[in-house]
Amino acid sequence: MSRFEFPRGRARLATLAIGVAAAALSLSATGTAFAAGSGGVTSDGVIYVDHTLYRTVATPTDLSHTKAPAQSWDVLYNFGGLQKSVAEVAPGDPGFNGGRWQVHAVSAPNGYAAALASGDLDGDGVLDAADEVWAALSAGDLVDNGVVKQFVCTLNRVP
Ligand SMILES: [Ca+2]
Repeated sequence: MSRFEFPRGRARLATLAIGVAAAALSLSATGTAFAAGSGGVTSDGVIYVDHTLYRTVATPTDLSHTKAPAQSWDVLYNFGGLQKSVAEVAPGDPGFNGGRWQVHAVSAPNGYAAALASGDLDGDGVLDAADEVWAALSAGDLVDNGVVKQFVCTLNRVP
């Protein structure tokens, strides 16, 4: 038995602790990104789908910890306060998954004006449809930072 065994064991424990702390940090960052006021889904949340405003209905049910396959979700792009969120589909659209949303956080590395310049296809001053988001993403003026939340929530068209 070597006298170095104990220090090596401690080093391994420290590495594990750092990993756990990093995971906790990343979880809390996710929660903050989705908090009210960040352009996410709140009780008075309003979301663009295909140039139309929709309102979230009822309290979103957090399903972040389920292991549902990716194809059973519809993508919702959260702009972290830059503008209202944009969803791929609305109730009644082909492929609508019943309001099962997978939230992707997007950011504008070159500034929001650059994202608008490459994505605002109809020139109304906002990215208000999935094809506009995709245009800005493919231009590199929006970056998809990945899934930050999954939940179930119905959308109603804003009258
Ligand atoms: Ca637009």
